[in-house]
Amino acid sequence: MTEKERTLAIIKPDAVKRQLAGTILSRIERAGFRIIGLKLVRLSKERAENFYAVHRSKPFFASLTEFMSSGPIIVMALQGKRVIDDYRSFIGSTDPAQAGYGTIRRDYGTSIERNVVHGSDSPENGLREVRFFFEEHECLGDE
Ligand code: IDP
Ligand code: MG
Repeated sequence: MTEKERTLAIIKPDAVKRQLAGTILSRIERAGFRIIGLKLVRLSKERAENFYAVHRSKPFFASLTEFMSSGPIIVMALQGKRVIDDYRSFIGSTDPAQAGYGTIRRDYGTSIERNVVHGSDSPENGLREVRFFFEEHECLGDE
């Protein structure tokens, strides 16, 4: 258990609205990621601001938090040995235009803001972000 990481994956409002959730979930499964928690939620503006608090001083903060609270999102906890880096490679760079071919953001993203998915950027943030959305009893154990 100790060396296993957790990442928070989000299917953002743009993707849910465009009915890409099933396709993206299917690609996550096919890529072999282990989903240990999953739910559909809608963030208030305030909760989106809390989630993205590290970006509070950025010029895109208001627009980002407006976007992230504009409709339902699907949040997932993924668990695995190198899941932080593996999942970030799978989704691609923040800007879809710069993301590698065959990545989720390259295939479906429409702008640097509307880049369809989120992934945590470090093991510490992975644990913190999973806890932001999930109680421990809402996640699968090691079975
Ligand atoms: P990441 O999601 O790849 O980790 P971050 O730099 O943490 O990228 O930014 C968080 C989110 O903020 C991005 O996924 C994207 O939706 C949005 N974002 C990042 N940079 C910009 C920008 O320059 N303009 C508009 N939105 C941005
Ligand atoms: Mg980030």
